[in-house]
Amino acid sequence: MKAIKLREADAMKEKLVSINPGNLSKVGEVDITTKEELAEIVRRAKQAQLGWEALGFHGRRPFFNSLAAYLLDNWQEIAKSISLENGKPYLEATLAEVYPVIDDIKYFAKRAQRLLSDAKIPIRLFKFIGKKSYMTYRPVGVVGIISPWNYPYLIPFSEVIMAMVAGNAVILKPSELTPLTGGKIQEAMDAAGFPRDVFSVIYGDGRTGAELVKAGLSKIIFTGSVATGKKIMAAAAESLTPVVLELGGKDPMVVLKDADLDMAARGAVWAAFMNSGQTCASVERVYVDESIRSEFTELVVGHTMKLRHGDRLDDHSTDVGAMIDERQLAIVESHVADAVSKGAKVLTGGKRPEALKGYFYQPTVLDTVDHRMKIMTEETFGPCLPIMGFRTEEEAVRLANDSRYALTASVWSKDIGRATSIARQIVAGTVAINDHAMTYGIPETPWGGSKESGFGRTHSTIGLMEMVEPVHIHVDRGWLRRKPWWYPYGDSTSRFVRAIIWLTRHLGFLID
Ligand code: TXE
Repeated sequence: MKAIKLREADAMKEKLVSINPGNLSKVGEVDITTKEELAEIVRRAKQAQLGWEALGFHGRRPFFNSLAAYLLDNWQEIAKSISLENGKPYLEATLAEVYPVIDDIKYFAKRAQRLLSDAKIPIRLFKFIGKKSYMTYRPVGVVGIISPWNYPYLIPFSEVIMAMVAGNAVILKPSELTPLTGGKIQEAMDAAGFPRDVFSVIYGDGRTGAELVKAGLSKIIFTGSVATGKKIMAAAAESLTPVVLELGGKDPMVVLKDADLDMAARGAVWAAFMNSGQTCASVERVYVDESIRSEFTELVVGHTMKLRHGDRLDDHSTDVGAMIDERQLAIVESHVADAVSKGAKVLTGGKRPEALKGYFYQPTVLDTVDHRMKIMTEETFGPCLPIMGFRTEEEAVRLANDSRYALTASVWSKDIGRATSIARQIVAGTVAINDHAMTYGIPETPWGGSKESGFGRTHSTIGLMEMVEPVHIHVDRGWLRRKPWWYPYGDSTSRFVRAIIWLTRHLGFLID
């Protein structure tokens, strides 16, 4: 089978055709943004940003209130359209796409002013000579957001909100596989009455994304593959455009022997198979204490076999929907084949369901796996749950950290202290205890990773800080009209130097 999403040229304009991955029917199409149109959009965004910034938090807040109201009125229709284009069940589109956006709007619109308010910097003894320092935060300008297809509404929209509450204009390029969902974001912003040109969506594939990176924006926020992240960073280096990169993961789940096994098994099944496993923070590998491995595995297989897999996305009777396209499906098949060829056992699933027409792969549980296999080392990004045993907690930590990715992880135990001590040893941006992946839905908490999972953060105060330029303002009230470190250098400078060295040695002079 060949990927169906492709550029179709008509006489006037190149188009992106959007396909429903559940039944391969056409959902719609959009015009690809040309270079000339992009240049004009950037020019207008830079102009519009000035007025948007000048409104201040107070002036911007009503637009976000209208946006939240629009989403609360239209969430069902929006979720339905997301599931049609992306293949995820409707309920997942409400829970993991539309609702968290509403929560992000409410949270950031209300708190951003406080989170980004001027902050005094204590400067110890310098204050006694009439000085003070504080931080102030300015929007960076125009932010470019390049987003993937797996959470085509939530990922870009949450970043749009953070950028725009801070006073930036935004140009969004959604994935070429989910352009209509990008259009839904534009629709919501227009309905909420945001000023013209402070937010724009551009359409196209990687070539359009590459144009955006070169377009002279103030910052690029990218979510997608490692390979593309590296290209974006290299291209952005040309103009020293700062980037935030969220590049996926190979998340480990560590199950200790005192864990609530049924809870851990249900958690593993949800976190591995939601969105058909196409989540950067999916559980991609499980390490379980050898003494409970067979009991845990049996529970996981049992819960997996009860999942309803299918394309009835809108009637609440499907747990696991379609994958995005043929290319993604082929990656999953190749990882499973590689694992099986090296000795892995497929306990359930392991193939495409014959009865379904779209891009489906059965929820799959494997054991007898190890780190020679791609399924334990490369991002599978599909509905696979490989389970491996460990004998000591040191071994569990070593296995969890044996990865080029470090996005999120989880540790499962009834002993929170013990789980926490393991969590502190795992290299990841987030380590959850007794849950997995869902913290993307908590706006107060930061999201992002290290190693090949990228760098920088979105969400939380740290994520908001990515959207601003921190400016340090320093005030001298003029109490000392001639500073002892100024010219001319001479005996008085020398006495000053000796005095501060003596005071620091004997009295801890500069320490408050
Ligand atoms: O991502 P790409 P793809 C992983 C997952 C998946 C793999 C490939 O493992 O199998 O990435 O997915 C735009 N300059 N994740 O190919 O290509 C592109 O148009 C600027 C993890 O779909 O990285 C799209 O909008 N932009 C992940 C976006 O980048 C460019 C989510 C992502 O596309 C560009 C998705 C360029 N040179 C996939 N080339 C996560 N972190 O959650 C492409 N784009």
